[in-house]
Amino acid sequence: MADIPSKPAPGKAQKPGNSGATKDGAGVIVDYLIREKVPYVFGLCGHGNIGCLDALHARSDEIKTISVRHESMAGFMADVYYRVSGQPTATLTSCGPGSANMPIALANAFFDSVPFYAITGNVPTSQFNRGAFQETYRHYQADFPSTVRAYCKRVFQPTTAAQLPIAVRQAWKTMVTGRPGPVVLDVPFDIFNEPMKEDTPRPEEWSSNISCRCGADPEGVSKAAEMLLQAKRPVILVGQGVRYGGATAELLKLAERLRIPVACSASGLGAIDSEHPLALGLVARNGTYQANHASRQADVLLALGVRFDDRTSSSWIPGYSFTIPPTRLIHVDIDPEEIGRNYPVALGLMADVRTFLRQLLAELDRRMGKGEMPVERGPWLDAIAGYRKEWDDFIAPGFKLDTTPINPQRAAREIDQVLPEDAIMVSDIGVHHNWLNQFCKPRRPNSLIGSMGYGPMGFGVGGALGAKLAAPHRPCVAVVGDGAFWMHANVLATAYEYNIPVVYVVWNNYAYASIRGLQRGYLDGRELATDFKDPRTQAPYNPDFAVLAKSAGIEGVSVDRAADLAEAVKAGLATGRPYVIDANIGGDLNPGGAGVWELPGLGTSKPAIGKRYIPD
Ligand SMILES: Cc1ncc(C[n+]2csc(CCOP(=O)(O)OP(=O)(O)O)c2C)c(N)n1
Ligand SMILES: [Mg+2]
Repeated sequence: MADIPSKPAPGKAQKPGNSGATKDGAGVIVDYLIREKVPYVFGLCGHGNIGCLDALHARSDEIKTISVRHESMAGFMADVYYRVSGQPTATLTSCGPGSANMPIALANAFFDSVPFYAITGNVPTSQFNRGAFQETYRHYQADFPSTVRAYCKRVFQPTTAAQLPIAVRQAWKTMVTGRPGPVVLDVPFDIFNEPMKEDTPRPEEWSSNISCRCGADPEGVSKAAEMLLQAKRPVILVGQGVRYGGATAELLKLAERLRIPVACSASGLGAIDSEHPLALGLVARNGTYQANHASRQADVLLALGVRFDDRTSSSWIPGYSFTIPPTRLIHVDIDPEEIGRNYPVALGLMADVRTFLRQLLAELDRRMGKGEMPVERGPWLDAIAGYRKEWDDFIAPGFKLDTTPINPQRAAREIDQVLPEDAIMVSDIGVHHNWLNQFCKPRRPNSLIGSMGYGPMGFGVGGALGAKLAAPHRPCVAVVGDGAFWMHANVLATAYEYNIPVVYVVWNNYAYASIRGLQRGYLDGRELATDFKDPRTQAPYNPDFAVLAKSAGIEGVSVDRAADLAEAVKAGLATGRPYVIDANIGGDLNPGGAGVWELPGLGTSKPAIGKRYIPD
């Protein structure tokens, strides 16, 4: 950059932050990250963060820096690293535009309650409000915090040396306590370089000994036990809180002890092994018949760590996903803001889901030890077995189709079935995500990963790299739309440079197909700006993704038959290197389910199976 000297001034290379004895601001930040066991910082350079890069350079044996080709990819990598490992990591971006590429990833993490620590550079404090290069100054000095405030848990902007260590530890604590979420530590240029009098804060004093596993009010636990024991048609609905709250073992115990079927929001899939007899699968607009039809008839619904968003809830239209009331809802969440947001509650309990489940199991032990027994579940479970059969018959033909382009239902199943049980599949956003949610059968809480709150294209493209770094020994496949992959094909360089062996399946339907589907479904087929066509021939157009991969030094293949797709995934995993499969998959179909979705003013879709449930 023109205003930065190309060579450091004499003596600059011996900055205190790098020599170890006395630290500068960046040295404290990096030291703190190491103390919090952060293995990776994902980032992209700029003049605003070279001070911090220098501190990372000094400690590169203890913390690894991964340089990406677009900042949002750094955010998605940090996000999914956490979803797989439970360990938060950090990102590092420069002042101005570098950090302005971060909000999409921050928002995604925020709305899916995923923590990561975003360090953003800013202009020197001495230049605040002077309109220095890349300063956001027109409304307020060094105002990057305003641009991300709505998209993270909190922004910290230390402007003196004394404030820095405090902000460093407070930001971490805010990130991991209560409902987790990303935080931003916005650091002016000079603060990175400022000598620090204080030592680095110690996590044992400020974060690692804080427990947020709060229990529910004991009277509430007793009431929940009573409601569940007396229910004739109970359903447990699980969301992300169960998966990332580490409550899957307790969930299974509860479901089996009371023989209660378990439905999942898309973010909850995998909280219970999909092959378990009590697992109903996805409840949503495109949910399975057994999940939706059981959930909407439930007399008691125990919702654990779920948000009841519109796609899960069939746009809150009663009788498709849920019928609350008359269903009596027990809603448990660490964040009381989610309780009573969309549905009236018979019993709302603010609690950590795992602690609540342990309390509930103890209460059931006590009651059942005294002879109290649940209502006979046979008729309810028999009815559900019937719904399951109807669903299985409904979807069976799709699995047999052997077409080119590949039938999307078949594609989802082929990819899912060829993966070993411990594989991680990261989905991007689009119609492929809906197919995957409907037809994949995750067996572990962190084996099918998608974004449900913010839904940014590129989440899976970048996120898959984070997944693989988090679990190097687990096979990792990214299933991503052709739109999103082309938007973020920059990941090929990162995968190559760091040899991150992710298999990319580019779900190539030559369109922004999910949106084109809406034009077809809600706008009488008036299509504009949703498909990719050669302007001369009108034939479907896209780059050849296999060749694109090869140009980046990565093996790439093209497939257009279902059986070849499974083989290609297997072959890609076997290489132990990054791999790209350009899969020609049909884009004209949408996954029909037992629920609906309303676009207000434009109409409501029709369920593909069953009909609206109207209680007597
Ligand atoms: C960054 C971003 N831009 C736009 C959208 C709106 N959007 C949602 S899905 C979608 C289409 C995605 O196309 P593709 O990646 O090819 O996936 P497909 O739906 O075809 O499976 C778009 C444009 C979005 N979610 N994120
Ligand atoms: Mg597409």
